[in-house]
Amino acid sequence: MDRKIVYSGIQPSGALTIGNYLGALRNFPALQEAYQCIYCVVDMHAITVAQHPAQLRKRTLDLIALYMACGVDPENAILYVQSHVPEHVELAWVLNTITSVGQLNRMTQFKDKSQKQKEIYAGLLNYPVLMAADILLYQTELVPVGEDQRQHIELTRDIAERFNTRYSPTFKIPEIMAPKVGARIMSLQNPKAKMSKSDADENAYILILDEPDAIRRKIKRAVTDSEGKVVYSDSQPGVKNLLDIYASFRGISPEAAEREFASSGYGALKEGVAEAVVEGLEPVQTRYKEIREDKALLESVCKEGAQRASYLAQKTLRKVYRKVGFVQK
Ligand code: AQP
Repeated sequence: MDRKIVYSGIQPSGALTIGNYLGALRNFPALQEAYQCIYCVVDMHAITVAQHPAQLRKRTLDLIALYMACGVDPENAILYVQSHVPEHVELAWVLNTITSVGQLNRMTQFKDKSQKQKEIYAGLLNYPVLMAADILLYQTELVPVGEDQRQHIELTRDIAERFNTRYSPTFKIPEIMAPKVGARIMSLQNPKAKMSKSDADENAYILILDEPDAIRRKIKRAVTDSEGKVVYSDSQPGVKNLLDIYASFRGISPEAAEREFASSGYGALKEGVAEAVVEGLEPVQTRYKEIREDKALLESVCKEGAQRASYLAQKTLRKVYRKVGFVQK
């Protein structure tokens, strides 16, 4: 029997943070046996905000290497670069014709990101339509992503249902799969905002590839509060976030993490969190260094991945083109 499809993408819009790791990347390898996993470096999404071309090229290969360092096996999962499979954009165009601008304007990510732009370009508004195309192109059933992507997955479901109703059943309706712990890691400097790789303040995030000293320094500087008690509570968002990070890296519940530090001060909490992060990232960092040096391997993974992805994408796109009334080539 065919395995169900799992699909997820990550933007090469900066070096990846532990938010990207705990919310998404870390959870990918475990799904490979039971599902046909399709993991993508979504470079077309990345250019919805300005990127430096040489840096984008480098970060795209960095990210392929990071997927592999985290345990994604390109012999099993399909690992590829979005711009190598043009069917994504072709389907996105069709989906644009059944997506309301009002709904796109209400997307939280669009509202947040557009505030930071001098001029708002159409690509930023249409980002979720391309994301819907990424997912629907492969008849995806499950999308492992962090909580910040929930609204986009709901939009994807709406678009799929609209297409299926207007034409005839074509797309599977996908579901979000967010981790129980670590689905929303917050900024270390503003624990009310999510940790983001494109944050201007480098103390706000920890990168997967940060050196141990940088990790310790950033956690030491993390914003807490003046309560002085380690309690897992919304009224202490900085402490809550540190407990979430600790619990995710140690594979325990936030409540168990809270118990471990119940009689500690913030200094001891921060030291404990820093050690958990350093230890948790060390094997990934070691594997990454080996893989990243092998450029021929990375190029062949991209090539093979794009071929496998294209084969599946074309099947769906052919169906879609026929249903909307395009004449066959
Ligand atoms: N803070 C977070 N906590 C948990 N999960 C997170 N993700 C992102 N931030 C957190 C998850 O990481 C995956 C890849 O995200 P993306 O690169 O596609 O874009 P994003 O969600 O917009 O991530 P960033 O880091 O905030 O990137 P920029 O700054 O470029 O916009 C997704 O599964 C996401 O849920």
